[in-house]
Amino acid sequence: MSFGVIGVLIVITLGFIVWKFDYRKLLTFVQPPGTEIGTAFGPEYNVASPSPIEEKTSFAAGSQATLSTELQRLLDLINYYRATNNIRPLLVSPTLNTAANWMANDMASHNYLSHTDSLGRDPFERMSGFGYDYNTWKGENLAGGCDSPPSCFELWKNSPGHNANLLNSNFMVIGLGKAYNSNSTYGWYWATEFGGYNDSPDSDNDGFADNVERYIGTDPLDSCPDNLNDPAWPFDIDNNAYIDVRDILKIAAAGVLLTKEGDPKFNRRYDLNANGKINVEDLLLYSAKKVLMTRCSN
Ligand SMILES: [Ca+2]
Ligand SMILES: [Ca+2]
Ligand SMILES: [Ca+2]
Ligand SMILES: [Ca+2]
Repeated sequence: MSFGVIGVLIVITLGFIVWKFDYRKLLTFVQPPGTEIGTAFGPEYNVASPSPIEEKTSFAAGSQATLSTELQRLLDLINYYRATNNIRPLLVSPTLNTAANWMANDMASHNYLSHTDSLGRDPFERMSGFGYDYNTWKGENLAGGCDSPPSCFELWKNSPGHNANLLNSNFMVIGLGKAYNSNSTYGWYWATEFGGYNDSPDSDNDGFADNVERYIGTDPLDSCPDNLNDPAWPFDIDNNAYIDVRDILKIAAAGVLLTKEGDPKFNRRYDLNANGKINVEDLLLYSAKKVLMTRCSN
């Protein structure tokens, strides 16, 4: 009998969510964390196990704002699923991303699958520890044993508690992590952290958070276009370093108004508030941010 060519893995997913009242709106009552949805083990799946690829995922001390190709694929699956349910896409939070990366590595290296990490912290204590300490919606989906973004995504989608996290419209940001340990029970470990407040910095100080600019496709580190091929400034659709009504007309002329993520004509470049839809809200941003008739200069 050949050994280890085809194996069977038990796949387990875990979901965790709590709603904390916003004390800014409701001063006297804060619901303590601890309400769990979807933490029951299972459903269990039997999956044929391909030979795993050893992949090093190291924990960096600084915050991580960008994703590997595979985690980007997982995020694309989640966001496409949200779009088909008419729910805004999730942007990457650097602090939640660091927390998710740490959590996946912690589970893999300590060989466990639980919302309580090896330091005894629940997800909310852990998120706070990585800087995400806002009084807002928070959630966590974990998985072990699935070896690709689509397989993990399907597990979560088919489990009511996890699915509720995937489709929670209160969530605006996400962090994603995965890790592999050949000497562990499940091999692959995945962690996703959800949050209701966008804590991304705005590095170039142009009024758009870095993760919004990454979503739109403009440069988070540059607030002024140098030439027609330099998509630096979200408002400046024609990249001429000047914001005027022509930029607004350009959106109308592109035929993208009233499209949403998933539609053939949808183009994120015009989704200035990064909510998965292009409509008058995006146009109103021009006046709301008082950028009309302004120029930038390098
Ligand atoms: Ca910016
Ligand atoms: Ca920019
Ligand atoms: Ca312009
Ligand atoms: Ca929009």
